[in-house]
Amino acid sequence: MTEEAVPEPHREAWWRRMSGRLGRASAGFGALIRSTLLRRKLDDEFYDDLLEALIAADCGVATSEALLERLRARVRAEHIHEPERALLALKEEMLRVFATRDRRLRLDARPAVVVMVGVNGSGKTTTIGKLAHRLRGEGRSCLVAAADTFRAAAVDQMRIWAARSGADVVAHQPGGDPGAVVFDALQAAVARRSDCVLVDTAGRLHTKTNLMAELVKVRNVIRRVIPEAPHETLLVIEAPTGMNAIAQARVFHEALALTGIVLTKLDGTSKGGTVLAIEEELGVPVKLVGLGEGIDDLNVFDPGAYLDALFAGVGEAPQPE
Ligand SMILES: Nc1nc2c(ncn2[C@@H]2O[C@H](COP(=O)(O)OP(=O)(O)O)[C@@H](O)[C@H]2O)c(=O)[nH]1
Ligand SMILES: [Mg+2]
Repeated sequence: MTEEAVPEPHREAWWRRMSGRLGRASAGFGALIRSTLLRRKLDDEFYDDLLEALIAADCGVATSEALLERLRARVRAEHIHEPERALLALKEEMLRVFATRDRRLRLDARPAVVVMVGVNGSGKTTTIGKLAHRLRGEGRSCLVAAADTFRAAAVDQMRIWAARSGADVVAHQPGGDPGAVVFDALQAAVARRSDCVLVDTAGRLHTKTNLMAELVKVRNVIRRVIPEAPHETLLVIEAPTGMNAIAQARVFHEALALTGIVLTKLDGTSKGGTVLAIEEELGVPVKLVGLGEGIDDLNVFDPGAYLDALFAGVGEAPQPE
């Protein structure tokens, strides 16, 4: 997972799953462009409809306009006349934007410390369970710090996921100090020579200011034990929330200097463009995506496969080899 963005054997499975699950969203971008944008003239109305489709897919107004400006320039320069070819050029432009970001997880340190943050219900605990399972599959030992001590059920939920994925857990009583949990977890990880420490955190306290202050405190405790850590601070966002999550994401980014985004519940949304918009707005790469509630439903984000799924049926149908 730390080398090439997506190991080749995963790609086909990823593509299938992605296209299957995005395909379910009937009002999705792909369906919309297939039904309304093919077989017509490349006039202003085409670009208006395309802009509308991009915004409806939650690509964000600024991102969509910038993309279409580049597309128009290419259509002129390359004498493109068919909508199909224009859409393929758009797909290439989108891929180019995605390609500017490094989305590999930084897990080379030992232990590598990954902190998962985000609002309640976004999928932090589930994602930690899935990530632990994935890392264990790669032969890495994982220790989970159950630092969401605010809700009584959170620690139990984390224990269940850790048991499923074969990760160790360090937990205290609900209501305890999250900093103390994290401190103990890091000490244990160093003593046991664990490869990864995954830190679950609370998504809501009495106020947003409290939450940010607590997360900063947790981060400072981590730094006291391992000065270079955390190696990853990942914000978990539900894809269906789309652009509405941006303001919230900025608050997390300002407080914690995020290193990546996990976009969950991509299986339940037609807003496929969210990935692009969130990256562009925050300047933080989407590193992982959640495609369901199962333990295997977490993937490294692969822009090529993602765009193949989004644009399926436009131009040559993508052939997973
Ligand atoms: N469909 C779907 N559901 C998800 C995904 N990730 C998490 N969930 C569900 O979202 C709900 C909240 O997840 P949880 O991990 O408890 O969120 P937390 O409060 O941030 O820790 C649970 O019911 C999960 O099963 C995903 O990728 N797809
Ligand atoms: Mg949780």
